[in-house]
Amino acid sequence: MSESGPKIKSTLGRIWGSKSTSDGDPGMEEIESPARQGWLGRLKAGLGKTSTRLSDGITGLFNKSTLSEDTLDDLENVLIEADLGLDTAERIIETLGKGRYEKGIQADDVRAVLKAEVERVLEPVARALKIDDSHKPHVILVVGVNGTGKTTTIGKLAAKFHSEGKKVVLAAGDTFRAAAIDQLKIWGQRTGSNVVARDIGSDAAGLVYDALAQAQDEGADVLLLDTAGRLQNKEGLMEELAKVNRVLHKLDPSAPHDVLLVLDATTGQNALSQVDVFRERTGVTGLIMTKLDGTARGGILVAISAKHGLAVHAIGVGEGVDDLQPFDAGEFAQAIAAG
Ligand SMILES: Nc1nc2c(ncn2[C@@H]2O[C@H](COP(=O)(O)OP(=O)(O)OP(=O)(O)O)[C@@H](O)[C@H]2O)c(=O)[nH]1
Ligand SMILES: [Mg+2]
Repeated sequence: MSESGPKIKSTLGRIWGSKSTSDGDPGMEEIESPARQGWLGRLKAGLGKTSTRLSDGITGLFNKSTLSEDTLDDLENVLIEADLGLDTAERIIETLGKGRYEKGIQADDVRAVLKAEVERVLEPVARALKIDDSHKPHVILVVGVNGTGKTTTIGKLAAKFHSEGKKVVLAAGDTFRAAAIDQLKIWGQRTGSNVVARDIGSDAAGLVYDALAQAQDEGADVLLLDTAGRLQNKEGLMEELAKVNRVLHKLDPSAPHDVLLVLDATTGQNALSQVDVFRERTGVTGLIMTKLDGTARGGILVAISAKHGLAVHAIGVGEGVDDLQPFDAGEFAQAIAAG
């Protein structure tokens, strides 16, 4: 535990920046460190499937220099198949159809319009997760369907906050699976965070109540609440999350201060319906998309952002402790539109 502290600090401090996040600054630094190049490479590789499909589609359509209605229709299909969403696809087609390209159009022109439009959608949602120091603790509820990366993301966030000198408490609110409790305890050891856990099968809302009471007693800065991704059924899960929210209100009427929905980038369109459901039932305040290093279908983040405008705080580009990165609209757009 103690030997992992300084290592975490040196890596995360460099990537995220150590400045306060309560000043409206997105807290992202433009540093071309080896670590940064590493994760950018993983992001590009992860989005490779999406961008190759898009790029091949664009190259195939625009190898001749005329811009016909049919070509634009075909391009619209290529964009929709990349999960970018109807609105964004239509806007790209509209821009291309506006006649700026009477003299002919190249695939690179189309890629530039694609990048600009994706960036335009993502820029306003790229917002860092801010810890409000007036909350003791700032309570972050982490939700999402099973296997999206909730517990891992909590571990990564705990490491980040720890590296900023914050006192962090983790609550093992996924009382459904024994392995989930152990997994969180390991992250607690790795990141120097206290973990509040109960036996498997315990009432999650009761555990959350205890965790907030303990975090308040300890004067903790941040309380990260892990939750189950799957119960007997979806309705049961949503009811449990509503109960967790009610219990938090009892001890701190302003809690939770953030409700983070964790989405798995490999699931494509399904992520959109997850946002619909969780937003309606648990009051999601921000998103984290994980597994953008895998065979991601990252286009869906554009469709989600165009529809919901929810903050995208960070992205996961690996399983390791420093594989959580601030979300950068320009880099993401570049990775999607790259030829
Ligand atoms: N490649 C990659 N794997 C990730 C990332 N984030 C999480 N994972 C992996 O995804 C798997 C599931 O992660 P968990 O953190 O256990 O997911 P969870 O949402 O807590 O799952 P449940 O507790 O079952 O609901 C683990 O094997 C993680 O290591 C990521 O950004 N990239
Ligand atoms: Mg979990």
